Amino acid sequence: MNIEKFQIAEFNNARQSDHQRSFEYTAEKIPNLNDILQKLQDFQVAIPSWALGTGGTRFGRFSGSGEPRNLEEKIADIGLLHALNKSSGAISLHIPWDIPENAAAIKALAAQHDIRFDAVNSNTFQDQPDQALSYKFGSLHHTDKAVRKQAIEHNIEVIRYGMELGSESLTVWLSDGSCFPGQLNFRGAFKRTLESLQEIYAALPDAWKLYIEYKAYEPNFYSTTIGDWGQSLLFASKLGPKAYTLVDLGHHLPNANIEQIVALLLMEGKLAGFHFNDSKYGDDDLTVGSINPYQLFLIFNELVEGMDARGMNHANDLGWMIDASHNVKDPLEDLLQSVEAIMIAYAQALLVDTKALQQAQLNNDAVAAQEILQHAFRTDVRPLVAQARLLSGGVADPVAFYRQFKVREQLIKERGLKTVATGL
Ligand code: LRH
Ligand code: MN
Ligand code: MN
Repeated sequence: MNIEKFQIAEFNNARQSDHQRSFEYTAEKIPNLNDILQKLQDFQVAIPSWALGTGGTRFGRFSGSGEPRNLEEKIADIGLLHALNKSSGAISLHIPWDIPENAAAIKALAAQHDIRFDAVNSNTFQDQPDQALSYKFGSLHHTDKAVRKQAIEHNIEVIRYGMELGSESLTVWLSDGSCFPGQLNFRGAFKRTLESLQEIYAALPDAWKLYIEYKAYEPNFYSTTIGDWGQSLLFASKLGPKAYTLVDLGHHLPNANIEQIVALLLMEGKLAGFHFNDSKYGDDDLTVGSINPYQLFLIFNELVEGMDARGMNHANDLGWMIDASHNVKDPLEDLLQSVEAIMIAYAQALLVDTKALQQAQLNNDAVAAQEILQHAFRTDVRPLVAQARLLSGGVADPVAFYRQFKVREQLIKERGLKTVATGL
């Protein structure tokens, strides 16, 4: 389905005076308003190809309706999101869940929707039907050289797909680890993983980056070979300047201070970017900002301050991706909410009075520091985010538009009631 310009205009016009009033109220207190609006317009968050269908858990999958049946329909779905919010102009592909069989046609289709290809993701955590050797006991760290070779070759194949599409980074997440004490020699596993990653690194084209994602546990429950940012950073440092640490918000042990991790990785020039999601217990992959929006804001506060200190471009110098899954929500509505939560946290962070905060820190004034941060966090920046979206040609309220124009109902008419998208 297509979203027509006149539908957007009609929808926005009906809300214009309400929006204008709240925008002016917020805007008059912001000195660098135009700079903030431009930054919000420039900021794009990649949508993962695996999150466009209803996900599941190991206990079951309850597929939705009108889900995309192939990569072309997934790109069309992201096109819908981007038409509404103008902040979803990128896709992150997971291979082999979504293989671009005809790269030129896929690339042209994405370009029609103003979508570029962000990081490509390899998958050596599942066995595929036609696969010669099993990843049951790991992939890049496997004790059997032949399994390692198969996993290395898969990663190189993923790089090749990415090159055809214009991606410039490969994300490697390994489920490699052990479930029981004694099962694995930790140093041996680390060394074998490093050797394997070195071969993948050597296959990276010049402009490419290697994103090394860590995760504390699951599916392995005793040790994970890349279990935390220390291990990831160790690999990234040993590999070289094209290797970075990717932070998936759900991959930490409870209560980890993620903003501190982010600040230090950024300082070291080793932060790859993010897989955004939210969680209460573990790798819950819930809608971004649905559980702990303050943490998200604190992360963005470190990002804005740290990137500005290093003279980095907010929109382009890190990888911004969502990694979520939806058991009870319409995936497109969920993704609209996730992108909105990211934009809100970013806008709030842009409002922080950095100079005043630095002064409070120098004075050891914890009260003033909290006031400064929470003043920004408690500012209702939704009119700013909406204004940036309107300036880019999007809609005032994406979820309301989606419901009013019955987007899912249209997709069901086109695709059918029983559809299962590839993914988690
Ligand atoms: C692992 C993970 C990783 C995978 C994705 C599907 O938990 O976060 O990024 O590629 O989920
Ligand atoms: Mn992830
Ligand atoms: Mn995860």
